[in-house]
Order: sequence, then structure tokens, then C-alpha cells
Amino acid sequence: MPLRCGLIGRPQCGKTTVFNAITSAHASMFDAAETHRATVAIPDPRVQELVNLYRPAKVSPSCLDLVDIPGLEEGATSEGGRGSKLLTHIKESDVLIHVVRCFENGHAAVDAIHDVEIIDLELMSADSQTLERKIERIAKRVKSGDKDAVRESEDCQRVLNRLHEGLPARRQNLSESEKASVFECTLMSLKPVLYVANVDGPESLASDSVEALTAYGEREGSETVAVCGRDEADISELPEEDRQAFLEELGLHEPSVERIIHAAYRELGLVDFFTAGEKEVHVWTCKAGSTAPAAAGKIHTDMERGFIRMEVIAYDDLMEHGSEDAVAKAGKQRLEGKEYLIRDGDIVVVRFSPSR
Ligand SMILES: Nc1nc2c(ncn2[C@@H]2O[C@H](COP(=O)(O)OP(=O)(O)OP(=O)(O)O)[C@@H](O)[C@H]2O)c(=O)[nH]1
Ligand SMILES: [Mg+2]
Repeated sequence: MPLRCGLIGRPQCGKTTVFNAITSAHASMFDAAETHRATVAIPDPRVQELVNLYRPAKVSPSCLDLVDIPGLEEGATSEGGRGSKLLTHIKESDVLIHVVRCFENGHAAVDAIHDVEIIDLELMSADSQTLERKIERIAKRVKSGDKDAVRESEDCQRVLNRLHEGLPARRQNLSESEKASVFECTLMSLKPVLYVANVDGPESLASDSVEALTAYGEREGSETVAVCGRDEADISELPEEDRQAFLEELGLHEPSVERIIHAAYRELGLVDFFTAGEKEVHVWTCKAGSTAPAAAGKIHTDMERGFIRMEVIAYDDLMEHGSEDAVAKAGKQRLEGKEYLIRDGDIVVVRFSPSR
């Protein structure tokens, strides 16, 4: 399942522009009501190195599913607003990429924090309704003295009260019990957020607005990535071989797609590992700190269930020695058991007993 990212933000903040910059798509910016969706391969220079080494028949990179979610504005999520489709897109996202206008547009002054707060208010207002509905739904069980229901209801009420105080769920430092009680509500203000400060040009990459947004994000543990949306969308339309030179001219070394994806990986605590051979080089994504069986389960559930051990080579060791055999001779190939915690860049072979 690809990593699902939803682009949100106020009207005209540059969501579709950033979508185009990331996906090299040419989505029209004129139909503001339209949802754009694209799946892009996550760029990783290590994959090319592995391809050079193994010459596989097939390459399967990790993918990112990006949705440009339009129409999030004051009142959008209220009853009668054109909310529900919008909310579904947000609820389905693993991480929200919140685009914030930091460029002058001749109509309204730049006010990054104010813009963020307006979107948060919308998310919180929809979340409040969801929590109220849940509290109502379990009220009968609470009345009858059902202990689980009482605890759940109290947890939900506490989260709701803090929403009313203006605190998005992701800033509430929820207890384990509260997390469990609100789990089925898929609260939108609990989703991990990555802020994208959309600036006019390279000279504004460290502007006051970007700094204010970065500080705001840090308070909740969210990263901020500054991008020159319009310039980068233009560059993404150029032939691949010309892009780097134009990026460097902007003072950027990595295109925004890479900066945004790396930040999303950090935000979600994800790592990539590989299976590699003549047939296929395949990138797999899992949570950092996953055990070897859990990681193997990403490849196939049978591999998790019947896990015996994992042969592991670190990517850097493979590059240093040049082949699996040479790594083994150098004593760097490892046999790991069930307790092993997968590391970014591991190249693995899973030994397992297939289920009958
Ligand atoms: N100067 C400048 N203009 C930008 C930048 N990014 C986007 N714009 C302009 O801002 C306007 C809105 O951009 P869009 O990408 O359509 O914004 P949006 O958030 O998708 O807008 P809606 O879908 O209507 O909510 C367009 O005229 C863009 O050309 C930027 O980095 N600098
Ligand atoms: Mg748009």
C-alpha cells in the first residue's frame, strides 16, 4: 500500500501548484473544485545503484499516493457544506501536507499562522461532531454502567473539551487510553502534519513567514519544508536531465518532492529496506523499529507467520564490497532472528516455512 499524502490548505495557497511540482503532472489550476490524484515513485538513488549491481528484470520502487484536496475553507466541513467527500480524502491520508501561502498575491496579506489556524479550526469542528456522535452512540451503555463505555465516553469528552479550547488533537498529548478510545473516530486533527511553506522565490526560503511557520510546527513536533512552488512546478515540466541545473540555480539541491517525502518519512517514522536479485529489486517500507518478522510481513503475510530468520546485508556494506559474496567473505552478512529491528537500507532474504 503506498504512503497516502493529502494536500490541504486554504484556497489559492498553491496546493495544485505543489501537486504538479511533486508529480510532474499538469493538473489544471483553474478547476478549484476538482480533486487531483497521482501515484509517484519515491526517488531513492540507492535503487539505481542496486539496479546497476543486480541488473534485475523488474524494479519496484516505493510509491507515494498524493491527493490534492480542494475546498477546505471556513464552513466547508459543517453540515450542508460540501464536506463529506473532502473529509473522506482527509481521513484516508496517512499524513497531511498542509500548504501555506507565504507569497504575496496582491489580494490578501501573507499571514501563515492565521491561515493554518483557520484550517485547523475546520478539522477540529468536524472532529468535534465525530466525537459528539460517538459519545451519543454509547450513552445507553454508559447509563447501564458498562465500565468500558464509561471510560471511553470520559476519554472522548476530555479530547472534545480540549478541541473546544482550540487544541488540535495532535497537540493534546493524548494518553494511551484516550488514543484507544478515539481510534475509531479517525480524528483529522490527530493526523501527522507536514507544513509546506510556499514561497515566491529562493530569496524568500528563509523569510519571516517561513520562520514563524517553522517555529509553530516545532511546537507540535511537525516539520516545515519551504518550497518555491511555482518555479518548481515549472522545472518539473523540463526533461529530467535539465532539472538539476535549474534547481541549483534556485539554490536548491534536492527537488521539493524529495524534501517533502524525506520529511514525511521522518514525520511518520518510516524506513525503507530492500529485496534484491536478478528477478527484481523491490523497495519495502515499514515503521522504524519494526522487528524482522513484522518487516517480512510487508513482503508477504506468510513470511511473518512462518518467519525463521533473516539474512541481512547493509546497503553501505554492499556498496563498499561490491557483491554479496564479497560482503559474506568480509564477514559482514548477518543472520538475524525474530528480535532483530530492521534498519533503513537493509537488503534482506527472509527464510520462512510456508503455511500449508
Ligand atoms: N508568486 C507565486 N505564485 C504562486 C506560487 N504558487 C502558486 N502561485 C499562484 O497562486 C495561484 C493559486 O495556485 P494554485 O496552485 O491553483 O492554488 P490552490 O491552492 O490549488 O488553489 P485552489 O485549488 O483554488 O484552492 C496561481 O495563480 C499560482 O500561479 C508561488 O510559489 N509564487
Ligand atoms: Mg487547486
